Amino acid sequence: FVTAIDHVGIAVPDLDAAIEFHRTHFGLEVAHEEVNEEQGVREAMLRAPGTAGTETQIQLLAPLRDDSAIGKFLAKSGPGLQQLAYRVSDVDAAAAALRDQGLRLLYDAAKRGTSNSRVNFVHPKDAGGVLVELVEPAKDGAAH
Ligand code: V0V
Repeated sequence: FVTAIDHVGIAVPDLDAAIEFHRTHFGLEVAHEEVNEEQGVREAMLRAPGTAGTETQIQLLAPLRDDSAIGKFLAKSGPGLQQLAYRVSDVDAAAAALRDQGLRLLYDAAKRGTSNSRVNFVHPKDAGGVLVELVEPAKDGAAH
């Protein structure tokens, strides 16, 4: 049910500084920026130039609060890779299938992700130490 590698997420203490770092050293461009209050993040989606619509994105995640998922991750592990996100066509079906296989999903019901996508996560302890996100893009294509 995975249709693409949607994005890789990096926890950063300062979003603007991280955007500038990726622009200066790797030439990446900002495709999207938003604040997600529920997740406690200010985030940016970056891509390589000329790849719009087909790319795997880099998601820079900065905490809004110390007690958010990213705030806790930074305190414990420091800046670095925080998540791997697979794109799926139906996040509820994907979560149900993985639950049936004995994996723990973090949410009973999908939550709102970037650009009105619907998301859920597999617990990192059930996925080889990787926080795996499942992303169902918004139907209007706004997620890209
Ligand atoms: C924690 N652990 C991780 C981890 N976070 N391992 C790999 N990758 C990570 N990102 C380890 C941690 O070191 C512990 O290992 C163990 O998992 C359990 O940790 P915990 O202390 O019990 O739990 P917390 O409080 O650290 O929470 C971890 C979880 C939390 C994964 C439950 O981060 C969470 O709810 N994440 C989902 C939401 C999220 O990440 N939101 C921010 C991105 P030891 O020490 O016991 O061995 S928002 C987003 O992605 C959006 C909006 C989007 O893409 O659309």
